[in-house]
Amino acid sequence: MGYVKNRFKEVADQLAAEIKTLLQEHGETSLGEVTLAQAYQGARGIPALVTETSLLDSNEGIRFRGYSIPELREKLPKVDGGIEPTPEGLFYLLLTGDMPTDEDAGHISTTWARRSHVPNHVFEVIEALPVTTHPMTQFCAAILALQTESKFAKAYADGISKKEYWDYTYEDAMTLIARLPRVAAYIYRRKYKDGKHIQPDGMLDWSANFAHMMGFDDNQFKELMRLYLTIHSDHEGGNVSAHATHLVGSALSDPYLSFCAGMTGLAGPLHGLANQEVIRWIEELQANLGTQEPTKEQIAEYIKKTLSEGKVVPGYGHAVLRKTDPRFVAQMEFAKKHCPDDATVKTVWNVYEVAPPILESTGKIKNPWPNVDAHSGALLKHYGLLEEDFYTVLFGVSRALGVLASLCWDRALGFPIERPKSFTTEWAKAQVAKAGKATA
Ligand code: HAX
Repeated sequence: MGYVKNRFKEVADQLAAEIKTLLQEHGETSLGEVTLAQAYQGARGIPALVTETSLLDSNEGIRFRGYSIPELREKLPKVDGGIEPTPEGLFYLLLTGDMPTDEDAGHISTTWARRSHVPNHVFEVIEALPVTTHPMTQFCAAILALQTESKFAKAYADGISKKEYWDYTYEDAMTLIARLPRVAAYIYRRKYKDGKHIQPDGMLDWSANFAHMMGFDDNQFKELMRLYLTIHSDHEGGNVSAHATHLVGSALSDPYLSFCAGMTGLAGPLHGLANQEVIRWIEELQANLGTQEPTKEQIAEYIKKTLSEGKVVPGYGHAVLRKTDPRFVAQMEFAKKHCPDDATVKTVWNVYEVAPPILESTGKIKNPWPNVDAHSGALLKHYGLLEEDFYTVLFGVSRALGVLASLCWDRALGFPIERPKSFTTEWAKAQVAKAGKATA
């Protein structure tokens, strides 16, 4: 066993023992009641999922294993000459809970590079789709095609013991993550660059190699990719992509099938596809007004128009967050350093000044602040990655780190199949009537 896998098993066994004691001694402790409103309105705030990799505070934002985004940018290993964290280091942190050394991150990087070969039939599956197919659909099809490689599925069919599930899940997670950049870059070059593909460079780290295979060899863009792929990775367990991966995985569907479920959820415009929608909305705003840098007054009018048409302002709002997303701030800091004069970047910052009070004034939007998707498109455009319908694929490659690390934990902790109780409105009315009688 590799030493990262050994370390994971060690911490997982320790936590599994702690959970066993916790449940034996306090299993009946109530975590709060569930209201009718919560059940009907997207299960907001119901603490019913366990996710070890990260925790979201509605005011402070995400913490990965206790570390905030600014702390991660400071403490995670960097490549030589780089200042942004590497996703390899972040994955080690998510998986083990330990802050990695350079050597740990380097070990993950080498492992992924070694496992990155994508079998030919996966490219054939992609090629079978019309080139006009949305990149997220191509991405999901490719993930399903990769499933032929699942060690978990083979081992399960061979009849392994429950105690071994985590091992094959880990192996599949590592291989799948290793292969995603090649698959994603292939989709990119196929759709937008006349199918002129670029071979991987095994000497580069995961993010830089991804950038290289897409056709971007600029060092600043590679730094942006390291930051981007780190900060989009995880957002605790209740968001659609994380929850879908966990849910499907709970049926012991292998990591490929489970991750694909997460990605079909990420492809929704209220979740990951919002990154595509944001930049479209900004470009429409610029086109409608005939200027790259509309004034704040013009932006305000455009926001009001969007709302009056019954549409959402993409990139704003969140089901849990109630302040500016620190992932937005990290991208803003990157832009302030590298491209403060870019017209679209400046427009993103002007929207940030203008939108919150307008959204707040509707009286119904609970979070008028920007989320992670509000900034990413402007940065990608700046570096020449112009095709916005590809943006959610970038998000998906990153999200693999969080949801697959969590899937390893699910299997290591032996979590059962997920099956909450549903009810009919008739049943709900009966409960209300019963509660009414009790208080009358
Ligand atoms: N623009 C216009 N209306 C908005 C809004 C926005 N940005 N955010 C919320 N609202 C509306 C909701 O549609 C809802 O309206 P109705 O009562 O008419 O249905 C009302 O305000 C209350 O919603 P909420 O409780 O504040 O928000 P929800 O928890 O229901 O939804 C969303 C959270 C993120 C889906 C929502 O804020 C939204 O649609 N935002 C725009 C899309 C977006 O940026 N999505 C990405 C979110 C982050 C993410 O997952 N990234 O991957």
